[in-house]
Amino acid sequence: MAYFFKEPSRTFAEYLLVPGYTGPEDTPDKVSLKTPLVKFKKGEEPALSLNIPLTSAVMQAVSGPELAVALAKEGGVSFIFGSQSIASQAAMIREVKSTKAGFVGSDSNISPKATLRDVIKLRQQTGHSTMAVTENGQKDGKLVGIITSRDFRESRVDLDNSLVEDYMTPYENLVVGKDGITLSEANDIIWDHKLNQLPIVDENQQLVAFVFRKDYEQHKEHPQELLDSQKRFIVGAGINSRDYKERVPALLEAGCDIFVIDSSEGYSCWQAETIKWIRDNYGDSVKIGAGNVVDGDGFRFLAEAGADFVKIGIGGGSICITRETKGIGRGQATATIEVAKARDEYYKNTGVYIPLCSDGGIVQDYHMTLALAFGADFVMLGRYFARFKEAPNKVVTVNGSYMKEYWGEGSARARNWQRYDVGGEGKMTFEEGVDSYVPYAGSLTDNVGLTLSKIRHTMCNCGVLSIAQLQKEAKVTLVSSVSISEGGAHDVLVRDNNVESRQG
Ligand code: MZP
Repeated sequence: MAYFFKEPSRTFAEYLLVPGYTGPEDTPDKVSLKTPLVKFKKGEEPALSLNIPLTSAVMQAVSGPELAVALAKEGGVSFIFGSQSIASQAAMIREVKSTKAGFVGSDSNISPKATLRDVIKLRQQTGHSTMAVTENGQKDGKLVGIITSRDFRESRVDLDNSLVEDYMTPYENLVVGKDGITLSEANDIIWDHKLNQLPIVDENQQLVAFVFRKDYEQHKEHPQELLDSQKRFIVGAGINSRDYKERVPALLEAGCDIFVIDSSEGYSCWQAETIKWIRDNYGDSVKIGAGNVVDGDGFRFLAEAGADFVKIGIGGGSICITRETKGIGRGQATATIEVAKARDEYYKNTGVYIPLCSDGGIVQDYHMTLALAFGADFVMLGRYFARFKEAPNKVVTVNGSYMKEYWGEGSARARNWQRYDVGGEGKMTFEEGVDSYVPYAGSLTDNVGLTLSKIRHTMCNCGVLSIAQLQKEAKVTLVSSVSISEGGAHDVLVRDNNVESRQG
């Protein structure tokens, strides 16, 4: 007879946290959200940690280089999507790794023979008023000067017949930094010479990057940024269990810090083979997460196979129809609780702590706090990040509202059959995801800041200052369907301020 689990499987929306004692020390500024990203032995430190418990989903609509940099600035990690060619995924990883914190690749470049009209056009396109003048007009050309909007008065010059070279500050009058200097050295030069920006050049006078005075302030505003030993942003990549022998070396070469096997179902011989190949070829130096699983059996299998972290979740993603299509999955809350039980037991027996990632099905910000309380060390989010400016998906208007496109990896649009591969023919047989829109929500920094503030406040209500403490001390209650309606505004007529202000 089939095995029947005793309890129904539940979602995060069915639970609430019950406050613990809040003491004078329990203030949001004292909460640490630092959390392990890879496994470690009792008493040791993990080789990689996150400064905030957020990672972005391995999805075409979510994790591109721009989002990866924005998230790493906040202290989290993106896993660049693997449903693309090895070369283009490696190029994305390279782009993140070459964006040194505080060193910005120049996106406004012009040739000395261009006209001032071209300068104005470029300024309109990029929104930047400082331009590098390079011999070939490209970002990595030989630097011959800088032109800014303060170098000419638009109303007083013949824009079409005036050349950049006659108005720019020429190279010999520029203060420049040599490639290889540290950010703090670059900032010292900026302050000593009262500059707004410092071009960084190599030994051939080729432009490498800019350091801007305003970014110095910004850098101070991102104290949690996640950097490697060379002060480059940390970035991950999704791989599959088909072409890993070619993909992994290419992504490592590009500078990738960590991998995850991106699969809708990870309790499989293919995942064990992939991890084994990595261990045989790179030992423990290359970090790899695996998943997704939803019970203790799946967790133990991947733990024994050597996974550095394990990802939880089948069928809970906002764009996912796996449960409807195949009848496979488990409520995300129950899956997280059960896998965390197995992980804690494994830790007790072996002294090896394997971090858990709760992936998919997060709708409200408080669901993240619940996932952490249930034993996850970090969460992976698709819909949440797809709404932000930095995600690689397009902004469109739908019925007069700004939306962003968001499509599942199992949709016909992504055609990521490797994610759903169970051996056999290498092709997509049926869809397990949908193509959708999510409301455009602006910048990642603003939104993540608000979300983290909520998590910190909730942790203070629970009387805890770290994720490990939350996992040990949280008190959790199930809620009845009736008490769920009590949780929102009820029995009042909510005022619509927009209507009232229109009426004056
Ligand atoms: P969500 O944050 O949008 O709820 O869920 C994102 C997660 O859904 C991803 O990290 C991935 O595990 C899963 N996913 C991605 N594509 C599909 C699909 O097409 C999917 N079915 O389920």
